[in-house]
Amino acid sequence: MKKLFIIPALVLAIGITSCGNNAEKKDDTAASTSTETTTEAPATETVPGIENVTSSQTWTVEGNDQMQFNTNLIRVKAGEPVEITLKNVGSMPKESMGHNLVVLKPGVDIPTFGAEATAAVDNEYIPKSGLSSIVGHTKLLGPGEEDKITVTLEKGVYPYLCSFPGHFGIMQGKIVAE
Ligand SMILES: [Cu+2]
Repeated sequence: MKKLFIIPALVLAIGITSCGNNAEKKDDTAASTSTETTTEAPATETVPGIENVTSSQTWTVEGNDQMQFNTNLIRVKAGEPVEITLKNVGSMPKESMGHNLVVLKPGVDIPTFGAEATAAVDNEYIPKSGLSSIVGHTKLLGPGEEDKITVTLEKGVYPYLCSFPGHFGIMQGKIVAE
């Protein structure tokens, strides 16, 4: 796991010293949004930026008080178990800034699922009406807590999000299984 954190830090350090102009840095988030087409995404959709992500079967994602995941692209081998740990690294109370990580099946409509989740207050924002859309999910975590899930994915692109009300718009990412 250590390697995973050291390499991005090095790349960042080199980027800053050699370039020195952060304004020119490309915004990957904006780019991925603008390249989305109106057609329904097939399981084999190309995910921008995934070529820069190293494939691994063990991932740790952090959620913070700024309502952000620190990882938005996950790359795994299809057909093999993947361990995903979510850590809530924030300090705000669970009631106002709780986080979970819900892995959805390919093609699930995120706004629809998010709306159902928001209503599922009594079930930690895991909607019973949306269970068939879910591949796996962590518990809802308060500050300093963590939870781990293991999923095995067929080839495809799986959205993941935090289903705490209001979070999924920002707190979402994609798992590419190949
Ligand atoms: Cu959240």
